[in-house]
Amino acid sequence: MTTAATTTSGDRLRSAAAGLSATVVAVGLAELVAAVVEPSASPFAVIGGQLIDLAPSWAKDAAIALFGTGDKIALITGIAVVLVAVAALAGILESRRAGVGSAILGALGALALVAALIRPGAGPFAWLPGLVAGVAAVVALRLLMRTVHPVPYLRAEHEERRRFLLWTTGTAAVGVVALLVGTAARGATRSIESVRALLRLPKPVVGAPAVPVCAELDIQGLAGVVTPNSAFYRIDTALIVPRIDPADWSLRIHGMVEREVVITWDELLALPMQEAHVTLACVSNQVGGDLIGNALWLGYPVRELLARAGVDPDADMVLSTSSDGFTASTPIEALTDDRDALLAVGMNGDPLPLEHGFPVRMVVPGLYGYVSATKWVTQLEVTRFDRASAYWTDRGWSERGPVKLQSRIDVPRRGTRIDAGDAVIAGMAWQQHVGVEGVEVRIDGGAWRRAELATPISVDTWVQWRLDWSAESGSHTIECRALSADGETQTSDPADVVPDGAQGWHRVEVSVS
Ligand SMILES: Nc1nc2c(c(=O)[nH]1)N[C@H]1C(S)=C(S)[C@@H](COP(=O)(O)O)O[C@H]1N2
Ligand SMILES: [Mo]
Repeated sequence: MTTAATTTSGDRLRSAAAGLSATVVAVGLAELVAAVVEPSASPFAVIGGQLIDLAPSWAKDAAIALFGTGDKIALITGIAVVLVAVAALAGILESRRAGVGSAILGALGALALVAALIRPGAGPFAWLPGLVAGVAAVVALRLLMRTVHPVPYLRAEHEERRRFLLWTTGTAAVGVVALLVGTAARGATRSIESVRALLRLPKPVVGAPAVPVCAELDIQGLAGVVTPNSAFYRIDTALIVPRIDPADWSLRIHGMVEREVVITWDELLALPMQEAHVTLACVSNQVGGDLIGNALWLGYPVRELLARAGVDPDADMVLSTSSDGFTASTPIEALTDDRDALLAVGMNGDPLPLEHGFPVRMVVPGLYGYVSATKWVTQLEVTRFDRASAYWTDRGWSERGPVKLQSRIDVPRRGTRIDAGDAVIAGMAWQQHVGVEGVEVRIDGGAWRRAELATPISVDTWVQWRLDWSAESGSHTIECRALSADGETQTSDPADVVPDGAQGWHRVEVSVS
């Protein structure tokens, strides 16, 4: 390849476009190949996954606080923006010195290749998408550069420009089409989704008590006492949802046990199942936040499986691991006491949705999700807190995470304007596995008034509450606090979500007219 003697700004623009076009075709082809051979080896997913695991915890905490369950879209957008910048730069550098830009793009492909290979559960073709990306980017860039710097005097200038435009847009179009086909293919090969759809879960041997009629206050704007699967918050580090065929799934219980136990899907389903409503909460839930939900879970007590393995009395923790490498450290007593920590297979009457841990996850009443609720769980290692640590503990969060006593105002919403006269204040309160005994509300710092509590489903679930209020015009501050069944009053002391959960009173300002 020849190197241009002079560079004009038009040259620079064309080179940047060539870099971009080469990158688009590389990404498109690689994502298409990934969709066919191994969806979770998608370069976007594996690089994003590495970024999630390597990111400093403040960045992750900020992402969850800022974007909530949209954190993954934010990350993918961020990667795309950086990629566009690098692609343009690679094009410009390549035009200055042949080989430099293609080396950069080739290195990106190599990065995707390595990231795919070191991911837990990497399949036999995990390296292929990265390789395709690297090779396609280098070849495309080198070819496109020829149209940026054509052999002089061969053609008229406008013809050269046409040729350049044709090749760059054509190449990029191939990439976009490949990307679309890949995405469609990923959707079409929903084999796991169809396996899930055809599954029939066994009936529980121990059914959950019916939801009490008075558990639901039926107030517009108040969260329902049972959260539908489609509305259930989702928090995890998985950019691509693990797709596990139940036929390939097994759980291995090992570590400080008398005998290792391996249980398959069929063996698990043959065991007597239990059903229970349990409210799951995220440690990243801010005061007043919505990273919390309540579902009816179907599963088998973890306690029974641990008993089968025979737990060493010196052990004090179970490190659960998911197929994608996430880990959680759960105190052993929370898995063996009477709270019925479940190895869950069903959620609200359906098999677990893929993004909520299909086929099997843990659900432990009273603990935040990050120390207990491992989705796509494949291993339980019986160990000790002084011997092993879990994913979020290594990133600055507390090694233990009991749920804190909390309450929240859902109605009226913050900043809303309501009419003077009869109004209703309503919300939710929870302290799983302890239970809520009451909720108090005060307006403008006045006297605390006892709210009416709905009938709780159980101590393991949140509970609705309401209070009638004759609202006078002006602006008002509403606050609430919960009282636990063991005599604790929710603290006013504010605390951030790090390291072990937010606390303080939820405060809502409304204007009445
Ligand atoms: N495999 C895996 N399991 C996981 C996580 C994860 O990142 N990976 N996140 C945990 C956290 S922090 C929470 S709050 C709950 C959320 O469960 P949900 O997404 O079903 O609501 O899952 C837990 N289980
Ligand atoms: Mo969480």
